[in-house]
Amino acid sequence: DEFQGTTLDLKKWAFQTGDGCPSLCGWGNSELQYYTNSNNNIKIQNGNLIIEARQENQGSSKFTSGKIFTLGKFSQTYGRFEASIRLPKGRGLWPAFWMLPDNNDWPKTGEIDIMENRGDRPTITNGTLHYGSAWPNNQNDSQEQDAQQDLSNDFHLYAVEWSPSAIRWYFDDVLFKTETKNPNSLSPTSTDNLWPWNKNFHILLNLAVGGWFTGTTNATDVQLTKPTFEIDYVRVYDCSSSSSNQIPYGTNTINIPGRIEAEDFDHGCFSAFYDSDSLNQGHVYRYTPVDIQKCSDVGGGYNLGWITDQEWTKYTVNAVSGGLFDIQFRAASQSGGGQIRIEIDNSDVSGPVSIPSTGTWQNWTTITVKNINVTAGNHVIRIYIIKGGFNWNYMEFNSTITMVKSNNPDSWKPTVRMAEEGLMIENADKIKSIELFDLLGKRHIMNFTLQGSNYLPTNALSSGVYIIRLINYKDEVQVIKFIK
Ligand SMILES: [Ca+2]
Ligand SMILES: [Ca+2]
Ligand SMILES: [Ca+2]
Repeated sequence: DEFQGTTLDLKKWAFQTGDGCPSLCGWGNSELQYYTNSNNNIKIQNGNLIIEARQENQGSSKFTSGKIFTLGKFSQTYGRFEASIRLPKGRGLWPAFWMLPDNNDWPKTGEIDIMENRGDRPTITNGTLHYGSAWPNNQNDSQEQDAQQDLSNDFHLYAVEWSPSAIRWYFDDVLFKTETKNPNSLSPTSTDNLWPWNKNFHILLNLAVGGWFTGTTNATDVQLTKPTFEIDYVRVYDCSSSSSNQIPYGTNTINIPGRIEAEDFDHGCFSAFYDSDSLNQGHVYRYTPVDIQKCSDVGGGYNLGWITDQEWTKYTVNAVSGGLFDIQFRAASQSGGGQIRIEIDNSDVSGPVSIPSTGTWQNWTTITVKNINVTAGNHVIRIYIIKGGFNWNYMEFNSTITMVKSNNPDSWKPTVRMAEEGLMIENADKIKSIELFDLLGKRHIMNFTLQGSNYLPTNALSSGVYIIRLINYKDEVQVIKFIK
């Protein structure tokens, strides 16, 4: 939720109201606030969600505030959960961005606190797991993160990445806490309900006033220095087996000829990519298991990294025109040894392509794979990693056949592709003659009285630029440039 518009989107969120009474007065923590659904406590303003604590009587409470959650509207097992937040400030304030299971039997079913803060400690946030046996034998494992700056001044990114085997906490994309299932890293350990984080959890956002966590349970001690908890967005990234539909990434079609960015692989876990571990090791750009980092090649952007054997990514592309293309693959490798193959629509078009050493992980080189046939229309390209150990930034499809001159381009449109015997030129009507020259004007091949389909024995030619002249039975001439 980007919190655009003027009101909270009730298709995504519900209000939780009251003071917890009668079953759980003070929400089990001696909290002092009464949660309302009033616009005074919860509103959308300038693209942000604002939860505001106010000193006003409601019921027997001395403060009002807000709490929203996604129970029954959105929940997920595993993935990345992040929010951009500017914290409130003041003694007794307790903002939280956290998660509970849909079938909640706290604490046995677990709790994930992505971010909590004490308003009298504006530089420190906590990441915490709650678990264990029924109260009072419940446990929690918490880690403080000191940002060494006042977190009520600016927006910062608070995130967890949750996989079947681990939960990791990030502050501005810097890892500060890791918990693992096997071996079980929880401290204190629990003998019951060892790792309950394997089911659907929903998201909660609230601003409590007072309570045990804040060290303040008297209304007179509370200071509403900056009483607003501001959330710019909450984003959730999914990579479970249930989201397996392969669709293009982004809204712009990737065209051939043109550049395909490595990091713009298709959406759709398991059908659009395979990565050897479940997290994005670089923690940037997009959150799938594929590993992405900032790139210092010309033009910047991002590259894929942490590439290991048998990983792969797929790209849905549109070839605006068919023909022959050189593929320029942009890679860097500290020690070489990498190898890929390029597949188009499930067939290997390149054979093994070796990635040389470039000395460092960000010293970039271009590897050219020559004269690959691509027919016009949509295709799925897969980059399959035979051997890892390199980074890659993009691949570029450049046409190796260019129409130079035609005295009637609309009347005949020969297609040129690479075949085993050499260049194949096909045309709807018969072609009268085909000649191939090098740039010095030397004629290497001359064929007369031809069919619609014609092979040119180009395999023996050395690399370079050639000119092909075609004449049809109307004596119309077409001149094509071919780069071998
Ligand atoms: Ca990964
Ligand atoms: Ca990887
Ligand atoms: Ca790139």
